[in-house]
Amino acid sequence: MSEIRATHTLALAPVIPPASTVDGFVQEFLNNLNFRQGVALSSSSQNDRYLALAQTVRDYLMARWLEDQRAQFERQSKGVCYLSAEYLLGRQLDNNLLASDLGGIAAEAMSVCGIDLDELRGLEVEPGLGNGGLGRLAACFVDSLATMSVPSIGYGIRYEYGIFRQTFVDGQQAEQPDQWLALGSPWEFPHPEAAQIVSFGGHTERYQDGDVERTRWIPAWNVQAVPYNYMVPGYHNGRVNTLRLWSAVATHAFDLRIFNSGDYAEAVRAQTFASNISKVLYPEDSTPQGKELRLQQQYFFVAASVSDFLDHHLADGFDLTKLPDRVIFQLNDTHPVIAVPELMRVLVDVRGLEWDAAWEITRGCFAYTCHTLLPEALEEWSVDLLGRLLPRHLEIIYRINEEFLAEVRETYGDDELRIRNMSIIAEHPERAIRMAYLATVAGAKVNGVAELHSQLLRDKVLPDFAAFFPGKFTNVTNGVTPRRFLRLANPGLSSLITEAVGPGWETDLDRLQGLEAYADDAGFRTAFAEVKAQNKVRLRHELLARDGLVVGEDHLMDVMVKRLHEYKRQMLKVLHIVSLYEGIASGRVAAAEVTPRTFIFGAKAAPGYAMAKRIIHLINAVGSVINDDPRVEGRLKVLFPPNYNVTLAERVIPAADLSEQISLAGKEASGTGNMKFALNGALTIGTDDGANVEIRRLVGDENFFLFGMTEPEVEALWSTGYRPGEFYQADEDLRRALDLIASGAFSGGDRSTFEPVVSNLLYDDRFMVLADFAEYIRAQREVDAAYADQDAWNRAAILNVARCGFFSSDRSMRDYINGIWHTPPAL
Ligand code: B1N
Repeated sequence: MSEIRATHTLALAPVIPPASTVDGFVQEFLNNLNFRQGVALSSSSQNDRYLALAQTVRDYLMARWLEDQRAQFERQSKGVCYLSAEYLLGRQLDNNLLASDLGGIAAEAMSVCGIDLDELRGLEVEPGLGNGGLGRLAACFVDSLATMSVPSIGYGIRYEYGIFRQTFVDGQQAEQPDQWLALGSPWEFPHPEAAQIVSFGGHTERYQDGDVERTRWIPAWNVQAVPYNYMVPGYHNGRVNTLRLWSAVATHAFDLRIFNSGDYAEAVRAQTFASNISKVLYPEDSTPQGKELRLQQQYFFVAASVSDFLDHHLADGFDLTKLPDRVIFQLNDTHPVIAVPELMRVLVDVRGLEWDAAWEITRGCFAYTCHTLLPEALEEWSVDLLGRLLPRHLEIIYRINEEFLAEVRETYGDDELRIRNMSIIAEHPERAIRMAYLATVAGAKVNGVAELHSQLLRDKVLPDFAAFFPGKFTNVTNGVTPRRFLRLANPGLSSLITEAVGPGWETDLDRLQGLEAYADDAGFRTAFAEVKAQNKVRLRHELLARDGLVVGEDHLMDVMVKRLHEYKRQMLKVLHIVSLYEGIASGRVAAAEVTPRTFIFGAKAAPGYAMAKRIIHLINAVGSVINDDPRVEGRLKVLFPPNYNVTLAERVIPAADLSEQISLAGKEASGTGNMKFALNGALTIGTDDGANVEIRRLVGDENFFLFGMTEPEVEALWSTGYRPGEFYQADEDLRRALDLIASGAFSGGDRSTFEPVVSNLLYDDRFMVLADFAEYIRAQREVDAAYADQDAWNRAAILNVARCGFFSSDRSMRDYINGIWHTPPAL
């Protein structure tokens, strides 16, 4: 009896965090170093120290985390399950120190131990479990949800290898495996006991259950999904949410019978096969590859997540018809859409609900975010593949489609063309499931990620669905977390902001409006310019140490960082640079007359994207010629640090003067880098595309360098037949720049190296680089003129910061909460 009481009391005992003092921190740190790393301070490696430091920070967050998990379960209030195949988290140590307000104590504690905190910071390998904007957006969203105390879980995949590490060999991209787990992973908590079984393959069969006929799925093989939990601390609010990433492990780890017979390789085959599922992130951005392993990954993580939620987060005896009042599964693009038939399968086949009741529930539990406009990026899965891998899900999709098309017929009659256009099943070139259509039919809401994108989604990509489901389509403009991308990345500007508008802007970014008045304050402008200059120095040191690259002193910092994709038009930037260089090299322009600029590129290309890789090669080639040509007098520098990632972004963005957002209008769904730059006081040169539209509207035309065709102009030029050669013929600057590339000037005289790039622009140019060239050059001249008046430039930069509070991901979350999720904060 007393024993029972004792356990009971213990179960209720509060988890006590270490004391929030330097001493408390030192003690906890040494404990971790000694008892977990198993080393003495005197003999510890830097990696030991980093791991012990991370464990110490965790220990401070632990009590809150456990409490929040308990409270979320007890409350049973409606929450969000964010389903995303990618989370591009960035480094954790600094973020978690900031959120828990332990930065000062940790720094002192480390110095007491004779350790340089900055050095330990530098050791962390960021978890690169995403490609670009889409994955980083998911990371910003979970940060905001925690900061806003919204009940939520992020679900995803714990890839053993994240986005590849990029190196350059003779200027060409080479991919190295990203071994982010190699030196230990102090931020994760594995829970093998909570593993889920995920099945694949096999067939289905009907059977009688009393007087109802039911279906069951007899799968052929399965894997275990082992969850790893990550803490997602809110900023200064004591909340810690959970990110749960799944790792695949074989169910029958080892076939001992085979092993004993001597065939070791065969015995481990099952193991390696299953663990392949979470082995590696597909490095495609904006264009998915229809590979079987990718569909396995998608089903793997959503099946595990849906079961995890239903099994472990609902109170005993929960009435499943109430599920839409309890949870919303937000689909981050189409990657998790197979969750729709999975929930149907669980409700109907496993939990025994009627089809109609199950469909009613399912339709209330999902919402879908689309992140693209490129038709080739809309995922489709061949019926053949899907039927082999998930036979029951294919049946369910067929039935959803049948019933949906019956409704369409009720509205429109036998309009066969419309029916074919709206069918979830495409018939050509092969029978395939259109995942965006499935998501749209099932989702309670469908949203685009910027105003223009949402409008084009309605009008151009899914017009029949927008007409059929009035009210279903909506917009939520993306946002970025001000904690990481302003407070952490730009401490200088952060202090200046706090001095001006007071504390609290980190969680209420509209307060940046208070800076507006300071734009006219000469003292403030000087201080602002000083911060920018310091950030440039910081970047200079970083690039020198990291890559041996030399940033020009007192240069305009002109930055284009994003995935390499033709639609983003890095080529337009290259042509501008080559054009400036050609002017100097030909003697037509004196170097002294050129505004000193350092051009910084950061971009990874999908390994299979040949044109993108050629463009990377070209940028590096142009850089090595220009940087070494004495005629340039060091006034132009082209730097391309390899392996652009979140960590590098945090250094580059605060140092930028000019943000390049130059995609062809109508192609970039939103962009989020554009927001980070503006918030850090860079001016944007950009097209009327994605969120640029909203940035320009907010900061004002006079504080933004707009150029290029609008989306309707792009459409009009296409429909009349676009002939890039005509633009080449008509523009002398363009001709000189392209001819210089074609001449082999950047390839040691070899004209063939970059011939494909040149021909592509002259004869195809899908993204209309040549059509926008003249306008781009015109806008760049305006940049030069504006930069010549530093005081006016700084004023405009300050106004950019002051007017971009809207782009906080907290505001995005509010829009999702009010318009889609209806999940109030649990305060
Ligand atoms: O999502 C970002 C947007 O800001 C960008 O404009 C948009 O390009 C990006 C398949 C994608 N769209 N689609 C993807 C990523 C990986 C993949 O395998 C598609 N990424 C975007 C956030 O809304």
